Amino acid sequence: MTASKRALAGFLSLVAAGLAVSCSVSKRPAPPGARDRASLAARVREELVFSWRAYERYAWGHDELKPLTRAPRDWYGSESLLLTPVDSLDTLLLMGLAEDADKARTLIVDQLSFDKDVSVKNFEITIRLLGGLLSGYEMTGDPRLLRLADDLGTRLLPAFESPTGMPYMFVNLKTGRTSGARSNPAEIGTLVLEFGTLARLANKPVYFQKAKKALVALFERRSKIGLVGEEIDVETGEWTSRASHVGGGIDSYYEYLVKCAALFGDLDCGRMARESLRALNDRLADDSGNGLWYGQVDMTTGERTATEFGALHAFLPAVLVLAGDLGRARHLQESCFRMWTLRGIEPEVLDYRTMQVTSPGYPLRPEIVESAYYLYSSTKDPKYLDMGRAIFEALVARCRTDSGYTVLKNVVTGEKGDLMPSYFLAETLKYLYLLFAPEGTLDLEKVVFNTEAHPFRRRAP
Ligand code: DMJ
Repeated sequence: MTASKRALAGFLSLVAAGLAVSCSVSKRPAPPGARDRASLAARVREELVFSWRAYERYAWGHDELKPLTRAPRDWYGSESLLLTPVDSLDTLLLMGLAEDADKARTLIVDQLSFDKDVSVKNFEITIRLLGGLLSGYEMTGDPRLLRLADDLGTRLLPAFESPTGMPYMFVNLKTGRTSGARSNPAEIGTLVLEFGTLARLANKPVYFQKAKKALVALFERRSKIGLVGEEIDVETGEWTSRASHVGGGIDSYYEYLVKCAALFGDLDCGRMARESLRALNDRLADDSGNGLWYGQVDMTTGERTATEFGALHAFLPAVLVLAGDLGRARHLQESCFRMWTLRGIEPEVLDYRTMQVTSPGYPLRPEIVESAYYLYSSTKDPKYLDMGRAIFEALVARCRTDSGYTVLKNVVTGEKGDLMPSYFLAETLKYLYLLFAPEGTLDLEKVVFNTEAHPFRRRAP
């Protein structure tokens, strides 16, 4: 057994190969639904292979694939950062696609360089690349992946050099020059899992210290009623938008408070998470007759300012499960699924009071599947399998093209856009696969997923 195979075998109790899916069915009498689950897991795996082949054929070596034009897309001019291969590596490994994973890993270690004069978004590069390199390292034991992660981490660190310790939005990978003082809670508060894991693996505590300091600095600027707004100036520490909600720009800040406690056993994060979730439940939760939703209020007064909820908000049931609040998690997931079924696929944003779509796109987002996966893992209620199946069938029917999957511009008309975001392979297909895969494929007691679905091993504090 090679070192990388040993590392993978040691990663969780992993029986993830697609073959294991069918073997496990033939050996013992199938519990209700097991046969269906096995075939769904195999189908999801086939769709991952189909998507990966399309990337290989039309966009190999680039960041992402544009499936309609069969062309590559790079985020920063002609400089590729291999977003899709890095984001997909652990999905390929989890699904037992060893040859494809090896090929992706070879591309990454041979070609990925961060010595580029480009100003990158700290948050996106952290969750996708740093996250993918770290989980890839933990699953393969390949030290070259850790070296790349450490190099990237060093280049991202200048982002934290603001007067408040909260990071700037952009940092130049070559020069360390920062820009973007107006940031938001998600981009400030969704770094601690990756930087904390890198700190442990590279034995450099500074990574964790910087990211945690930023998280605490943000939390300390919450309002008297315990809420954060949508935009803050990292130089002055002043809020520039007081809109408080759990959607884009704020969402994963809450996720990381809870997960920081789970991954590192960090007591400060646990306390901040409990206080923050209490404020969300007191002020944002809206249970006024149309199901449970989390709307928008003014962070200072608590006055309700909008009744909007969307595809990104659908991460919250998963976080509520992790926080031990199964009741609200179940209730909210019902609402999320209503949002999904309204037009046969979920819109980016909906007014939950009128049930009118206010932003009609669907960029292949994973959050609703992620929540179904957490809920199924903790309740074993088959209704979440049924939700997953409906979501998967809708994806196949409406987002599949001849060359990979693509975003929808409009869920009402069905008009397609031209992009397969890297998180579709990192998250959407991974969570669908895990939802249907045999028990024990991945042990949620042993890992914590970052917000891009890269699993990090839990370790004692
Ligand atoms: C992903 O990059 C991450 O899940 C992030 O937290 C939110 N946006 C996308 C998926 O929707």
